[in-house]
Amino acid sequence: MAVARDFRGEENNVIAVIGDGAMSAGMAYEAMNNAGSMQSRLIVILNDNDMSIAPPVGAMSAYLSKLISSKPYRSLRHVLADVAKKFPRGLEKAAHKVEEYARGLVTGGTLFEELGFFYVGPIDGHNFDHLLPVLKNLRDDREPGPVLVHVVTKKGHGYVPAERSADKYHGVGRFDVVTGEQVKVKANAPSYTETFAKALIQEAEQDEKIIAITAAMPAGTGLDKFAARFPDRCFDVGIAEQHAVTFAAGLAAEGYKPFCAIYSTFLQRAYDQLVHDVALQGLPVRFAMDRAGLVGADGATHAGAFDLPYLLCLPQMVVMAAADEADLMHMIATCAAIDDRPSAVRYPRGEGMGVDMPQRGQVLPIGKGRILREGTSIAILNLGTRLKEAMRAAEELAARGLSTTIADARFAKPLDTDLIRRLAHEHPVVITLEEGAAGGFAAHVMQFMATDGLLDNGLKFRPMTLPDIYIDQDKPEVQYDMAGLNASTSSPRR
Ligand SMILES: Cc1ncc(C[n+]2csc(CCOP(=O)(O)OP(=O)(O)O)c2C)c(N)n1
Repeated sequence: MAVARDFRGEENNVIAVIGDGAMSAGMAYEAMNNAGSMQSRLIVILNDNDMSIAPPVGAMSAYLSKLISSKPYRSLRHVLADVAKKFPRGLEKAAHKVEEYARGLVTGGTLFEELGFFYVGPIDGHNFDHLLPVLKNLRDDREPGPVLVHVVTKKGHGYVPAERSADKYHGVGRFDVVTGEQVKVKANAPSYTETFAKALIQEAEQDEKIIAITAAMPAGTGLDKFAARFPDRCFDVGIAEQHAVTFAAGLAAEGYKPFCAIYSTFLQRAYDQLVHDVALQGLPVRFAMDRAGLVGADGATHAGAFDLPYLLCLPQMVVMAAADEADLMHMIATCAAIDDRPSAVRYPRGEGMGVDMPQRGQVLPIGKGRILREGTSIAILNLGTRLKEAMRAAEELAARGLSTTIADARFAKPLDTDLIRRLAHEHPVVITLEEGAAGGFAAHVMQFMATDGLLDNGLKFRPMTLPDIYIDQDKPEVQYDMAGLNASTSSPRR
């Protein structure tokens, strides 16, 4: 945006605001490396509240803390003097450049200065008497080059309940403003996240090679529980999914059994690492993809819509989708057992179906689905958590005289080709059902059917996937209605 402004010869300010947690992501350095070598005016405000969602991790976080303690809040006079030095007018410029250089040598310079930024701060971000004059100065000056304003804030500042539990208030649902208590709907079943944590802990108790990795989401993925049980075998790498995946690849190459617990949507940014560093090497990294499918209040950015399309095209990958929480336990056990190639399991946000739970996960036969209901007219081949809706649909169809087979594929890769052949031979209609974008499970089933000749004799095949739109945050049942993935849907948007 700053470069575009320069091309247009305009004078507006371009301001990027970044959190200290987000500073752990590689892209921040890629951008600073680029901006620091340019003379384009850019203002970066580092909002340093010493919190990610969880407490921040890593050397950068430690560095920022050190910076704050070694350079206590600058007085307004000092900060403005710094700013004035950076933005000298006219002929004074050359002299000031020398002075600035000397100053850099004296202070040793911050990392940001070494990268070519002019560093201002740290400033108390809650003291507007200090913050505003600095921002006004930066706004009005027209000197080229990037500036980083290091602003120190407190997460939840001004609202005591949020200050006390900054992690729980990172994102909120409904809460009582007076007491700060968040409204929690009583769970009827363990959540998929809890089930994953429980299953992984059980596996890790049996196998000391199992390692867990999160990218700044210990509570969101359930790995906080794993870390409490096995502190030395759990790694929070910060908001650095790309590194998380290649770090896991290194561990797998050395004979360990890494589980990368990354939300489906966040794994997208580690795709090249997934392809080149894991899949192409045939390394047994396990991916636990929480928040697969629609995510209700978390909205379109957090929806896990694309993991099936982006994983199923990779040779050798094993991809599973849990239809309920018991299956998730089995799938984690299965991932732990798959030692010769990468594997992934997807499961949704929220609570499970309330099914009976096994004591322990059992290793599933690879690439084998299951039949839950036998019929003759229609076959629904389900993948993942719409299974319950498929069962409901079967009831509704039965009431209309159509007998329906319900199969649950469990594996999107490798496909259960025997099961698909059987469904195709024994029914005039086959429907696939998945909570993912087009190009995923249905596409692969269809490709198999076409190449196997199963579509040649008039079989009607209908894929049910997420529609080709981004679905905004809403109640889950409304989202499923929009997607056309409820048993009976009033207005599917396709
Ligand atoms: C790629 C990616 N990974 C993880 C997350 C989840 N996440 C959302 S906000 C957040 C913490 C951000 O911390 P920070 O940048 O310090 O901002 P703050 O909320 O403290 O202002 C995390 C880990 C995400 N949104 N995107």
